[in-house]
Amino acid sequence: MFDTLTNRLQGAFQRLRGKGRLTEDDVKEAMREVRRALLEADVNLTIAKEFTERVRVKAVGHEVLQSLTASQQVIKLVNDELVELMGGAQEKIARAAKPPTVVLMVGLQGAGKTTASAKLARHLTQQEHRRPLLVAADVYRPAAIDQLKVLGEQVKVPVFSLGDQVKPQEIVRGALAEARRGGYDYVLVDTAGRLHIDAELMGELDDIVALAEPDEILLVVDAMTGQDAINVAQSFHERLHLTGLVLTKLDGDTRGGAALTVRHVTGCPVKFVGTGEKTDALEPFYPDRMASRILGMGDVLTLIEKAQSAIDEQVAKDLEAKIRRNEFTLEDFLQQLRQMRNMGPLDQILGMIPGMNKLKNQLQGKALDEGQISKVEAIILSMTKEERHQPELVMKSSSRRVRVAKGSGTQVRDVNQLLSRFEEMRKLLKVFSGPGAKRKLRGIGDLTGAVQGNQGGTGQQHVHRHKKKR
Ligand SMILES: Nc1nc2c(ncn2[C@@H]2O[C@H](COP(=O)(O)OP(=O)(O)OP(=O)(O)O)[C@@H](O)[C@H]2O)c(=O)[nH]1
Ligand SMILES: [Mg+2]
Repeated sequence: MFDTLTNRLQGAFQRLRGKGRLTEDDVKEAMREVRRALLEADVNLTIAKEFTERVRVKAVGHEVLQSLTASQQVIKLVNDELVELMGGAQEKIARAAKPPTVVLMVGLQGAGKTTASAKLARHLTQQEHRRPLLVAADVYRPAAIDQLKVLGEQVKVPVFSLGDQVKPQEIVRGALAEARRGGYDYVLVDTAGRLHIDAELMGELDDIVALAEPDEILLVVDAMTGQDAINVAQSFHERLHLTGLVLTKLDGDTRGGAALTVRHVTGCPVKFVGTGEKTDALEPFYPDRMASRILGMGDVLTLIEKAQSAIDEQVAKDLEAKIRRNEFTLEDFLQQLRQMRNMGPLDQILGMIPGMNKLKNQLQGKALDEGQISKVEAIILSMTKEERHQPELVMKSSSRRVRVAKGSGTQVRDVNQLLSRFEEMRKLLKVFSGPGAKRKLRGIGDLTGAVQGNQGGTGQQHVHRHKKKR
């Protein structure tokens, strides 16, 4: 869904990611990219401009730029703005106080009304445990009634039909009586495709609206038609006072513009989206979920929230200063580990970061677990304060190493491994006080390596290498 848009947006953020703090120019540049991505996705120019301007102002005005997670916060701002653009909260399908709830499905020919009617019937049955009745009110297109009957059978919802020799108004009247008699709580009326300028057919809808007083008038629009979909929605809304939209064919190579802006332009909420030809391919429209899908962020927002709650901003700042001065100690290391523990299993955290799946696979089974952290914790706590600040002391003295191993209930080689890993990491951190996502990544890798416990291999090699150097 919206692959091109997603790729473009990710590209815009990629450059920010490599940086620690951001300048106003960085943000401006990123917003130019975002704007281009939106335009390419068929979002109209005014909306795209206003959108990026809002994000820019927020980013510059909230001390975002100076924070340690500036790039992530900019992404979050874009996300929030997307959610807002798409209408904020999810809008549910109406439910009449006195059943049946009447839903009228309208739209252009071939938009997906009949399919959407059946999908909605299925949704109501399976997700909301309702009893819908489908109504075949398209008497114009040959085989329209049969099509609905076939779909009705698939979703196990009865279809009310009076054939194609009866006026749609009469069919709807009959269906309402049937629904009351049969105790149905939804009546879903599938109408024929029509243009909003077709006076006769629009008059027919007026009649149906007058007699059935529908609780929902849902316009079914084909998202693949981009800006046209928005124009159609606007015209139908002016003519009929729609209560909601169903955007279909989002699974195709739609550019996304319609989904992003139709709500903003028409003021009419998108209630469902169709994502395939099968009857189960209907989803309630959640602006927030759609936004993170568009950003291709997986669960990155959940991640940011987790990180924000787990990592104390001040602690992070202090730490950064220490790294810059090369004063990072085992105590700081321990604190880091504890913070990571607060965030949950490492491989799970990495899984939430886009593009990190590869690294995640490398770490499979190596996740920080409680036991491993506890072990490192025990080793560090068995050292004196002096030793924690100058790990070289332990490194150089085998009697100290034996003492620490004994004190922590571990093996001497565990102590060795931790120390050599820590040393590696410290070197790395020195480099990482400059920018560079890759280096940071290696940092994470080494962090886990440090708590590998007895798994041996690489840790030992590092020790040897150190010895040779000495
Ligand atoms: N890929 C995809 N195809 C869809 C979707 N919704 C509908 N279609 C297809 O679009 C075509 C038209 O769907 P219909 O439900 O018959 O459309 P309609 O609005 O009822 O058409 P008319 O009654 O002729 O006006 C069919 O081939 C559907 O399978 C969707 O969400 N994704
Ligand atoms: Mg149809």
